[in-house]
Amino acid sequence: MSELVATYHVRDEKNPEKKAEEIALGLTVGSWTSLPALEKEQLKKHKGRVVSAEQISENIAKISIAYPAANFSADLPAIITTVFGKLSLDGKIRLLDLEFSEELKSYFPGPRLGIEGLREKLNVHRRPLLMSIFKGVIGKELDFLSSQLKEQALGGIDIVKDDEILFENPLTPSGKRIQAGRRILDEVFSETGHRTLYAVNLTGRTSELRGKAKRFAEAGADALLVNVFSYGLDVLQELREDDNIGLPIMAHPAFSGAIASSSVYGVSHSLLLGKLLRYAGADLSLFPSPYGSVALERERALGIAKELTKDEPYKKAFPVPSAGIHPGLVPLLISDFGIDSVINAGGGVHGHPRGAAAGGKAFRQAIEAVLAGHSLSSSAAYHPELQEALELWGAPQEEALR
Ligand code: 1AE
Repeated sequence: MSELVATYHVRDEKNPEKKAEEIALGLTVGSWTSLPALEKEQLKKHKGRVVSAEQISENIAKISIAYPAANFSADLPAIITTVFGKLSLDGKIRLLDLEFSEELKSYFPGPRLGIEGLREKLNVHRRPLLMSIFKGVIGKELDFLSSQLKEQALGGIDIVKDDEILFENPLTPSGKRIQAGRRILDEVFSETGHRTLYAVNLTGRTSELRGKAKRFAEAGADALLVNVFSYGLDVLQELREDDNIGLPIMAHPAFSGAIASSSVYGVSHSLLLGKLLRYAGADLSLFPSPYGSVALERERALGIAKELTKDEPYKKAFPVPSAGIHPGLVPLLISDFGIDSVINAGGGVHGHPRGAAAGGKAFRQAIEAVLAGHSLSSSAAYHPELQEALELWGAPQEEALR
């Protein structure tokens, strides 16, 4: 019989074994010992099972429960409601992980392109990708966005994404952004040979999203940015599975902090921003890096990256540690996340003293230096853009940040 195993941390629980039994029964068949033998026989295949229950510190117990696959349909809304529906409201409990059976995994698509597919599309194979974000574009005309885009592409950026807070608006509607973006990026490609992809923010009511995404693909968008946690993971899966859309999907972590940030309640970062995003079809997952402006604990950030890239029957997804990233952090980013990651910066590109093209170049120079085994300061002697970036933002040493 196939099962889904959920692991939780429960705090301040005097009797973890009893709590585990209550969960295993309460979230499946309800009661057991009082049932007549015939009913027990009928319900046996639906009964939850305690896998383990142990006290791991003075006030934390770790509990694992196996839920029979016979109890839920093979979709994330049913799975999440089964393992952490009412239970998420029941005291100091946090969902750490879900172990899907191989059979259950087969119902989920994983990324459409994944790391390898995106690398093929960009023809970039042996370095981290570099991404930047439109900044300060709300209330501005299309010309402003267009010149920002051109600067970023000329700076050697691989992917430019919309800001997640840029919604449909009369000045820069998505259709016009895609049209202008396609023209500019094709021009830069024919002038320089550098290919930059544009990820457009897919926004609006849920019922509109598939139709809009299809129109985006037809109009020449390269990728979709989706605020997955404002919509729900199943919406991501629907978008991923639609072959008429066929675009890679970048998952923004907006709102995920409300679900994952507490160490007492909610869902672990590795499960939410790692495993579940990958299973549902994200090609890239953004999350706060351990050392930027919205820092996430290093172990949590590494836990997300591990889930996105470990062996699974799906393509690997790109980890995108973000927020407050500048060229001085590149050695740390590559040391922690490796080359199969995306270095992503908004302010760290646009805030360069000589603008976004110089900002992009400074990042590319920092990446090249690290991969060649050189220090940033020695490379900066030959690269004025990197030199200026280091003067502005510095280059924190590992020890200072860990
Ligand atoms: C964790 C998401 C980061 C993000 O969306 C964003 O806009 C970052 O901008 P900067 O690099 O901090 O300016």
